[in-house]
Amino acid sequence: MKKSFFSIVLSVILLFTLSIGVAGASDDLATEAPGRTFLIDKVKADSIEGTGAFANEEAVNLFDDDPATKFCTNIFPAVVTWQMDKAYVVDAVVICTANDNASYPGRNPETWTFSGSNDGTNYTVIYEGKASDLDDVDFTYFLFTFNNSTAYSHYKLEIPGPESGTVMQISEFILCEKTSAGIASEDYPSSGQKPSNGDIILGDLIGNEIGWGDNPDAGRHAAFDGDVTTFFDPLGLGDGYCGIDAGQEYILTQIVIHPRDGFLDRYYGAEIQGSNDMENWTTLYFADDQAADWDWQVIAEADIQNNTGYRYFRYYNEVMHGDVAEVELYGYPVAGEAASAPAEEAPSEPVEEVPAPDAASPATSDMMTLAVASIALAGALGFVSYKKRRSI
Ligand SMILES: [Ca+2]
Ligand SMILES: [Ca+2]
Repeated sequence: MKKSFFSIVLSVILLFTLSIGVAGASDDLATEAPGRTFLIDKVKADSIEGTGAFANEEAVNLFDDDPATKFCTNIFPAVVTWQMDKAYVVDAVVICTANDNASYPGRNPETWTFSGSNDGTNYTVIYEGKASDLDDVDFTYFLFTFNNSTAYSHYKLEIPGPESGTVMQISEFILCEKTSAGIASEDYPSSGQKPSNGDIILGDLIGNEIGWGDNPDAGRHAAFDGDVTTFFDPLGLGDGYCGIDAGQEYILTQIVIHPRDGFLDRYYGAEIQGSNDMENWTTLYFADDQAADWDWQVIAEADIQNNTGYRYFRYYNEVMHGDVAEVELYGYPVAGEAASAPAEEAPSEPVEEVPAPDAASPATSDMMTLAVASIALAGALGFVSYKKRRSI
């Protein structure tokens, strides 16, 4: 009984994990990658170089914004390099299948590697695509998101071969520029609870851009706008988070959280988690009770666990629906540690690692959301009781 229960929970976690990076597919570019800035017209046409291809099916066809034209070759590895009009930070690419992938299954890339460079010679791998990233369907866009904050002016796509057979083809390879996601409000932070050691941590926002019920006002920015009446509202229980990419590793010296008005009970289970890869998250603070009042909840450095230095921080809740009005994190960079004397490290406890939910995944249907939320609720309760057992 217990085993099958946990296998359901594991299946849900696996489902979330598998969905990271690939967010479905669509026959429309804007639908597949909503809100993205496409760099199609920033490719320098005369810079495109590619492995030999079938007549009129050269690599240049990857950058013409036309799914009807394709790069199709039987020479491997297939390598395409190109230059942009300037350096861009790219944090997603969209690949489109071609006109007859359904008729000729196996023509998608076996795997693929996307790299960036600023001299056209020394390339850094940005993303490695897996086998079966694309389906055997025609004219379909597939979005791949990743974590990159380095601007590159030159790019390279390498494909070792087709999934099967001897011919590989794709019709479009579209770079998406990382858009500015910094904290926009001059009113942030607004608690007035600055600690004696450490400053407010700023950075790019991470997590869900849009809140529950497709509400654009309840996205991640609402927890970092200095306004206690606006709030972040996740898509469901444990489904989505809001946080900060601090740009470098920080030690926290204080956490300040303001609950949403009328939902003090939802403070129970509030977690501040840290990560250095946005995949494995370590819990630094866990609220084991609801908020006593609609006011700033101030967590001192002594109550922050596993405080070893993280670049990414998020507010997350797996116990209650995790609305939150404001989140403020204070600390100092690990690189400048001399500025402050960190407390003696407590004996290390087992670190809970939680897979990241897919912030970019499209909203599921109401029924599906309900079903996943129900299972996640059961999973969260199981998770908490499991944690309590372990700590006794
Ligand atoms: Ca094309
Ligand atoms: Ca707010």
